[in-house]
Amino acid sequence: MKTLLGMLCTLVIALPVSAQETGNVILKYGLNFLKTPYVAHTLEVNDEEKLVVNFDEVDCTTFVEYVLALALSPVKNETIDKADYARSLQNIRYRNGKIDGYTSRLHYIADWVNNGVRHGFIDDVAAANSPDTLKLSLNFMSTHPKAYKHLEASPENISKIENIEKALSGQVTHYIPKNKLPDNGFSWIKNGDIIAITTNIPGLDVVHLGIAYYEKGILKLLHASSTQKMVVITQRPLAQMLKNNKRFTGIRVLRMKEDKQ
Ligand code: 2YP
Repeated sequence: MKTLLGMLCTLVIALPVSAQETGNVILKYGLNFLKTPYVAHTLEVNDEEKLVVNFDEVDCTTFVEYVLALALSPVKNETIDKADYARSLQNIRYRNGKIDGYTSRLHYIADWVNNGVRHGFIDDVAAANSPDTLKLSLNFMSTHPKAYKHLEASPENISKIENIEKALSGQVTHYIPKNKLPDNGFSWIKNGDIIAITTNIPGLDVVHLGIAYYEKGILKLLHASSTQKMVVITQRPLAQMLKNNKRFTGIRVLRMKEDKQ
């Protein structure tokens, strides 16, 4: 994977033909991350919260964030200025784009989506197209502090996260139950849409993120895979991937706002 500098200075990248055909900016950048190693916890490397940009090691969330930030950044003379990129990424990853400690990072995808909708760069397309709903009931982080380096060490952070969980819980979100998603997707799910896989794990809303990718009419997922340890396109349809995991309940579908491209 090109270093960030390489990526940001030379945006004219030889892409797989299909990406150019799709003409979707999210897919264009996303496909360029194929084979990038999957590494967890790359945002936990600092004691004090600050912006981390690491194109060489991604998890499902940082992969989607890095791609979305590229797509949202202004392009001048076929390059993206690094300061513009950092601004875009900070707006995506932190509540109202402000870094103010660990809990200002948007840890729950529901919070991440609300922030993007509020600031006008994300559309919740499932909300506009699917009548099925899920009511949020979040407490996973506050009840598993040992899984989070910056919670385990800080009762203050745990209580801040509890308040965030309480504020989000009760919100109704729209999704597609997995038994309603056909292998060929829906006409309203487009290449480059952001797919959030919902879960029945108690206290959690979403368990994985990826990007919608149609191959010969079949809806697949371009994602940072923790099992294959790199960014891949699923061999099987997304619908099958959902059926094969009892912890998956369905998908939320989000899209970068058109006028932001
Ligand atoms: C997020 O987890 C973390 C953020 O703290 C972190 O665990 C939670 C609730 N949030 O900043 C961010 C980036 O590392 O990851 C993600 C995790 O998916 C992992 C990364 C993956 O599948 O690769 C997001 O929350 C997206 O789905 C869930 C999932 N977390 C858990 O399953 C506990």
